[in-house]
Amino acid sequence: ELAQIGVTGLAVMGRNLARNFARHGYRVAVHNRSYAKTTSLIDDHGDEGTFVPSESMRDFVASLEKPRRVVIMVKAGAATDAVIDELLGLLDEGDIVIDAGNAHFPDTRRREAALKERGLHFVGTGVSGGEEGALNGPSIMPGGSPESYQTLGPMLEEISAKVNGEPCCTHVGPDGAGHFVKMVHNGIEYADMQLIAEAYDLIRQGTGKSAAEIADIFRTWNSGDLESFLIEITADVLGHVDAKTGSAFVDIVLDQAEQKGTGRWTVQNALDLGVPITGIAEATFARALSGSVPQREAARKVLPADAEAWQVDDPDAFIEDVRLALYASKVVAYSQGFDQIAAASEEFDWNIDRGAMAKIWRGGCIIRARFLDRITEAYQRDPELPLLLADEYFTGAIGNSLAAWRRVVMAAARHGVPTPAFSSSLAYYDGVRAERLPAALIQGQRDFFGAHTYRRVDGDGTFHTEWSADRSESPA
Ligand code: NBP
Repeated sequence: ELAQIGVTGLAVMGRNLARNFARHGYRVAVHNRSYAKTTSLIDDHGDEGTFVPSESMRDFVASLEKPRRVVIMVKAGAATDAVIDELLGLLDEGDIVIDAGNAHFPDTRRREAALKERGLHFVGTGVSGGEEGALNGPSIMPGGSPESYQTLGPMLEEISAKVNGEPCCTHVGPDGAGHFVKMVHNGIEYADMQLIAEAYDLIRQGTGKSAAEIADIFRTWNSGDLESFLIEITADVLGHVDAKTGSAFVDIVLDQAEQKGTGRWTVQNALDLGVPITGIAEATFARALSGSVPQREAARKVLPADAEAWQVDDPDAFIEDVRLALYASKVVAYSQGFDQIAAASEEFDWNIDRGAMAKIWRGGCIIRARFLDRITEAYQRDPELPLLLADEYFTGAIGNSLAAWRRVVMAAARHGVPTPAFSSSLAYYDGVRAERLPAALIQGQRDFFGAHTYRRVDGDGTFHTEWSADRSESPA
């Protein structure tokens, strides 16, 4: 009997995805460049369902029913192109190639166009949730043609995470839309992690509490509005003790954060689209700063803090302030991420339903959180909502947090604690709500040195002032 779906690339992610399909009763063809991974999958988990292993790509493709559905789960980049090239000579018109790796969305757009010319469907699919999610139900963000979703969608929905019985998988939009949304998801994940890290640092420095005590604080937070996977694992990480030294694990880890590049892609794209995603950008740069070893070495020796020593008077009140500031900053980061999705959707004609994105992120993925329900509801109230912060729920939530948020950012500045994400989120909030911005002055400067022109508040048209002559104004 032919297999219903195939997975090529059986490292941690592909292996678990294949097992997930098999556990749901699908006959799964499996293949990997080096055969050892295929045999080890069969040896270790062959009894979990029906696997059809092949050593060669040719046999793998021949073992699939038509139209074929082939999931590629290899290292993103050149490996994906190599696998696609190999598949091209073996597939028939109407077959569906699914790239479930972390591809950069411009690559997905290119691949989709190339495969379309050959009569093949190419579905760039975001998959979030890591190893564990791939096995037990990830959040799945498929792009590609609506026709491909008709046959593929139900299978993906079946293996995805479920929240209240609803699958964390939906057709995101054409070509690269799925990988784009996965990219922004990862960007938001960077911001969320940075904000949590700043909250931890503030509490540790402000109150002198131990990592274990702060773990308990995060555990308590996880039963409120902040309930999320990231808060939950933060409590676990902070509570963990290093077996070798008996110290808090967080104290023995080198403080240089690494990245695989999705945060950087998100920021690069936001610059191209002109969308201010300051939370994600600060989070990405904070990782870069942590890894700037020579600069940190040099700075540590010569740059004074000139800041007051710190011991908060009322630790409980301060901790509550930090919780509120974290929530407000988080809303800003998400609001910015959804703005970026809206801008790209417009640019590439993707027609992405932002409420549906919040919905499929509620389970399976790294940023899964109670709070995503509030985002879905906001876009249900107004699908064209220009700014998440402007939704009545979030306006109220931020209103309640505002005084605390300001106190926390002021305290951080006064005591020399770096809080790039907290501070920039507050600056964004004040910027976006401002009646007038000093951008008017920037326009004046631009017109002065470059005759770049400006518009007036009291009428239409574009103008230029003769700065180096009589300073008369004329229409441009
Ligand atoms: P890796 O990203 O470590 O890739 C290893 C796989 O790629 C192996 O199957 C390897 O085959 C195959 N491969 C390579 Br490398 N070069 C190849 C080539 N030229 N031709 C054919 N196959 C090649 O695996 P992973 O961690 O399971 O991740 C898979 C994908 O899922 C990636 O795109 C990743 O970004 C994405 N992703 C990962 C996570 C996560 O938590 N790890 C989460 C979400 C998405 P070999 O065995 O013969 O070397």
